[in-house]
Amino acid sequence: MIRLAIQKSGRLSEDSLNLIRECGISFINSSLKLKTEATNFPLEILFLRDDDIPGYVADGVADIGIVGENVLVETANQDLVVEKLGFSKCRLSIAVPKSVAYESIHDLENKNLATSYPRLLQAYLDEHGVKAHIHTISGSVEIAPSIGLADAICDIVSSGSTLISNGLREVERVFKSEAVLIAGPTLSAEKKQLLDQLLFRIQSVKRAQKVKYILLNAPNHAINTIKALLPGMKSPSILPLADEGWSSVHSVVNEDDFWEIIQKLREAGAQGILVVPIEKMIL
Ligand code: PRT
Ligand code: ZN
Repeated sequence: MIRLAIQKSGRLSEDSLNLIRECGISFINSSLKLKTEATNFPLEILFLRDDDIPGYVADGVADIGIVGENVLVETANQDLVVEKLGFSKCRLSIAVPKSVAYESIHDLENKNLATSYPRLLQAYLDEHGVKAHIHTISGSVEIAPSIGLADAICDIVSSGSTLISNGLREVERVFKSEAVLIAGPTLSAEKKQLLDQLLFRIQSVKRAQKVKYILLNAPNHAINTIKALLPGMKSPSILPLADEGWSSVHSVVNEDDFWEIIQKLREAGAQGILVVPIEKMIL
């Protein structure tokens, strides 16, 4: 049995639960419960506050966990990272009131900064040789300048709309973050094996999220051009169509350069292009 700690309720919760489900692991989830057991994998899930997850994993109360890198690094537990998970992407940024002139980080010299991330902020200030006063507060950081508590703030930004609605302007990006899978430093051999199995599933799910399955018809004279555009996992599958001189091509295509490739395929003579999501991708 391996114990996984995830956030009970917050921005990480839904994506963490979805990832476990996409790994084919079933469990009964009740928002009132503090823990649950999977029905088809030796996994117990603990529901905790995100801030407590790194400490619980470091101490062995939980074996593994899912948490934002911002919280992990702030609690000095970055050594526990096993895999980046690609969701809950955000950044930790410094912002100043938009009426204040700002040229460079040196404008923060001797200023008062409010944040919930004193360690990350201090490291960034030290790196730039700036001395400022850090006030650690646990929430509503964005209102600190308007109530006279601070000259600037350092807080998590995602869309940027919270900063705008509080009359603030993002001026420095301190840290980039996403959800990560973490593991304790002293897992037993049995738990390590379960972690490896889980990691294999997570990587297959993650890989599949980045690619699409593509099927198309093409005249045989265009096949070489199309093969070069669609390298696939090994190479594309090419099957003859009932119509003489035509083939069906099956391959995978990367989400990032998807539209560019579709355009080139059409120019090469491809027709009837079908694009289908992939659930899992095992190499
Ligand atoms: O109760 P618990 O302690 O478990 O939860 P929490 O309130 O401390 O954390 P939660 O659920 O807000 O965030 C969990 C994690 O999600 C964070 O540690 C980050 O890794 C990640 N994350 C991603 C974010 C955001 N996006 C985010 N936008 N965490 C917080 N925010 C907040 C930010 O603090 C600010 O108030 O959203 C506001 C900014 O959002 P935008 O879109 O207006 O820029
Ligand atoms: Zn928290």
